[in-house]
Amino acid sequence: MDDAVLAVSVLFIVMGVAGIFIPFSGISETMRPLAEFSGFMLALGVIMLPIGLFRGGLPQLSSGRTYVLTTLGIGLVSFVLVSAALQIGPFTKIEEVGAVGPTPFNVTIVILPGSFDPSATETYSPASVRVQAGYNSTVIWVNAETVNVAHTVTSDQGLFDSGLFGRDERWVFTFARAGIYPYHCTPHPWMVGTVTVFEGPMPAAAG
Ligand SMILES: [Cu+2]
Repeated sequence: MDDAVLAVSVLFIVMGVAGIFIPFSGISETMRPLAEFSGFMLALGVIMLPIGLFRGGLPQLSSGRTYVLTTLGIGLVSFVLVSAALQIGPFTKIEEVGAVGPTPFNVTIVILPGSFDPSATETYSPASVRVQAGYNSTVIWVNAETVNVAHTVTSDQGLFDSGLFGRDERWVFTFARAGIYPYHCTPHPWMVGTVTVFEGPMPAAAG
């Protein structure tokens, strides 16, 4: 059965590397939340590998079990790579919620000074905004901290991520699709907000 251990460990290593490589190479952002899981798989595979190698000797390629596991592994890896390349399934591309250019109007959300404090009750201000896709769905987050603290605007669903931006810096994202987009700050998880995007006819200018 050690050849089976070897095959599974190789499978785990390949899946782990793919799961880490795909989100961080920019092919797809939506797999990013799975990166930790992929790291775990990779570590498990690395631990299992010597067990399969040294206790079972060289892998028995004639073994039916190894053949089945190898076929399954190749199939699974192919599925992951093909779906990533085609932007389908779990690999929905980030551009599906984001647009390239800014909209005629925009909305500004201020990250209030002191947001880094876990006891802060107001962080993103306003914490909840409603925008119309293509009209005012360009949202600007401004880091208004008075001390040099960096924040992020990170989608809870893995759809967008500003990365860290410091005091007096801003991050702009244009939403193109209707939906409810909860987000948080990676280093300060008590910082949460929601952007709700509507689609439909452009509203009349605000009076
Ligand atoms: Cu923060």
